[in-house]
Amino acid sequence: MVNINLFVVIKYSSGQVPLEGSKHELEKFCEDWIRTQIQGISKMKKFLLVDVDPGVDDAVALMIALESPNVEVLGITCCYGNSQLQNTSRNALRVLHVCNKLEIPVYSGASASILGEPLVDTFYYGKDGFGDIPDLHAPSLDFLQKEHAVHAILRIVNERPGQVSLVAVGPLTNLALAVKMDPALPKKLKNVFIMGGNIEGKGNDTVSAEFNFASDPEAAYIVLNEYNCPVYIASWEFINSFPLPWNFYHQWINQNTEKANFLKKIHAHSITKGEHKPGFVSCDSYAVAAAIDDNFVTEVTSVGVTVELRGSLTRGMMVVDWTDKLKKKHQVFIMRKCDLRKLEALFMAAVK
Ligand SMILES: [Ca+2]
Repeated sequence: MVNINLFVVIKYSSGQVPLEGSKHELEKFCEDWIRTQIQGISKMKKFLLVDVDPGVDDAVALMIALESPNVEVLGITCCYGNSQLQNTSRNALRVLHVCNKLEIPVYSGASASILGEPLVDTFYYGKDGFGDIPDLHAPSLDFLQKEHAVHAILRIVNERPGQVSLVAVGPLTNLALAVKMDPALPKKLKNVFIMGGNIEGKGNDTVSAEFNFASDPEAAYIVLNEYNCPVYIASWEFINSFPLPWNFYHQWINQNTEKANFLKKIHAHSITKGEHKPGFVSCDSYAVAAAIDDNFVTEVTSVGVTVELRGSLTRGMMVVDWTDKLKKKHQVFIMRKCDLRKLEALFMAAVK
């Protein structure tokens, strides 16, 4: 009732309050107005900086961000990962091209892990990361910004302190280098959303490590131990617990729009590899969905985490300190449950 009284004062002063009508009608009018204001606040524009290693699933994640009406993608920073840096950078441009958004700046970053170990040679999405489909219309690498990705991260965050969400869905090398150049960077971020790591020691690249973390364990270690802002993690086990139904995948990919046809082409190489699974999982989408929609993730666990660097079988594995042995001051939010209907809606909007 306090809120309603406040409303009456505000609306009366602006001459908009309906002075006639029953008490019930007036209260309903008030409640509707307050609800509208709250929805307006929750729909305020989000500023995203997206670090990627495209990668077919990176393409889906990027398109979700690019086509979300309340999101402004301030820039796309690229890292080696699903392919060499030149390919991942070109693939980011290819996504912007199909979305008709080549005005968004793309920055090339790290071409190798911090220790310079060879690229993890899975090439799940093909040698070029996009299913090795010829693309005669691929934008020239001349579209890439001259500024290095790490410099761009620092500059863009400094331009909007406290407002930028950093979404990282590749090896974490760029993020690690950025925090080494400016240890105060995390305090200037709104939050960070990571696709990577594992919470049950189930590996997809090695016996116990997830691809992004295994690609650069030192970088993952630096990020988990030095980014002391709110950090949300979509682990390998989490995303695989929430696949999208195959009938939804086929409906989505067969929309026959330009964007859907592009995604259908680049999925052709890899989609059959996952057909034995209970549903379709596009890894990086979960992190970007969490960054875009505050209600997508419905349950998180706050816990300390780090990364194993020396284990002969566990190097690159995310270590979750379930029993608080490490007494870490900073804890991350591990995603546990999500609303798949919201993810489906984001997927559909991405290919319109
Ligand atoms: Ca990725």
